[in-house]
Amino acid sequence: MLQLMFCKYFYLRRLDYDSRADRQYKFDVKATDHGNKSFSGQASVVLYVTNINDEAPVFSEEKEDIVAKIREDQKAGSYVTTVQAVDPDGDNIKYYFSRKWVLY
Ligand SMILES: [Ca+2]
Ligand SMILES: [Ca+2]
Repeated sequence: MLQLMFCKYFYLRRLDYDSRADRQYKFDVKATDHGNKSFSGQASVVLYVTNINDEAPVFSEEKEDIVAKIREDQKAGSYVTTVQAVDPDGDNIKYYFSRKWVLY
């Protein structure tokens, strides 16, 4: 019975760890019997939400392309630019170079 009430309640509201600072949802549950003389009880429920990886890393640059310039005679290993991404889930980020080459 209690489990059914959880489903009913949270079906309308998606649980979201990332947007809630307190990482929890609080609500009250009331149970009523169907006896000759009806009784009811009430409980407060605190639901602690755990994080899942449901957000993609986001680069700090707002543009789609990150543009950098480098002279053609720079030595291999020279600094080019810094790119940084953050992950809303707080996951560690690994950076890779793709094999996509664009010729102008
Ligand atoms: Ca993530
Ligand atoms: Ca998340």
